[in-house]
Amino acid sequence: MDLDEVTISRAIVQEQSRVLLEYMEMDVAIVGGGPSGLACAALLGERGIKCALIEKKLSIGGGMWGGGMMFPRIVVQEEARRLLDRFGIAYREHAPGYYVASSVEAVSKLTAAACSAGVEFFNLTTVEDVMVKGDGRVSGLVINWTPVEMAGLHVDPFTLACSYTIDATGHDAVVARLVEAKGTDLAVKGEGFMWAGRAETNIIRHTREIYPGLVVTGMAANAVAGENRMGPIFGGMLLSGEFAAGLVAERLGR
Ligand code: 48H
Ligand code: FE2
Repeated sequence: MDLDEVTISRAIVQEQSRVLLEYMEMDVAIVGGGPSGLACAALLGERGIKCALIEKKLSIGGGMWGGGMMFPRIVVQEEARRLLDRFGIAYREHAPGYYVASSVEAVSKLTAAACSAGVEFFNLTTVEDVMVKGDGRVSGLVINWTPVEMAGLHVDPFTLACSYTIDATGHDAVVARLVEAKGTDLAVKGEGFMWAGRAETNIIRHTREIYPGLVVTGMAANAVAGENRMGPIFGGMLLSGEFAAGLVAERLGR
């Protein structure tokens, strides 16, 4: 069969335009495609909640791809082992309670779970601002193409509406900092020293609605709270993503 190049181009433009229009209003927008955002998205999607994951980079996976110092392995502790099982991620027990898995497999399986759960992905898309109107809630995201941001071009953005936003942007806690920068009473303390045990224990407590309509998860939750960092152990990221999904589902009555 000969192939029509214009049909190929038209298929992509038409399909992605349809998806973008469909997601101009959604239940939950997850900002950041690292482990916490992916776990959260997959578990929200499994509950039939309409959600999209917005990732500024070309590839999904955030800091999980790199494992520990570019060794593509991650460690997950006992408390989160059931989530490795849930997502079908293989692991080996290195020492009692310390499980080691391939970071490539972990990212791939989490991403596949989110895709299977009906989550839409908008990659190469940067969240540059949020929408807050009269009710004082974060009710939408201001987005632009990452290459536009990188080139410093003056191109105005689009806005997507959502009932809840999840800040899963990792160390930088980007969405929280955007809200803080507007002179609100939200204060982002910044992450503390390396202390894995404490960081991993406290992350669930920090996974919460930090501003009306805005929930923070993963490393961003610890960064907002001034909590410690943990290095390449990822159980807390998965548990925090799961907790954020449960919290938002409950608020949505689902
Ligand atoms: C769209 C954005 C924007 C934006 C950033 O860093 P991540 O992997 O985040 P977590 O919290 O799921 O996982 C943290 C983990 O990877 C880690 O770094 C750990 C455990 N560190 C411990 C330590 O001691 O160092 O992913 C965040 C994602 C990235 O993919 C960014 O590209 C993306 O968010 N992102 N997406 N719009 N404005 N800002
Ligand atoms: Fe990190």
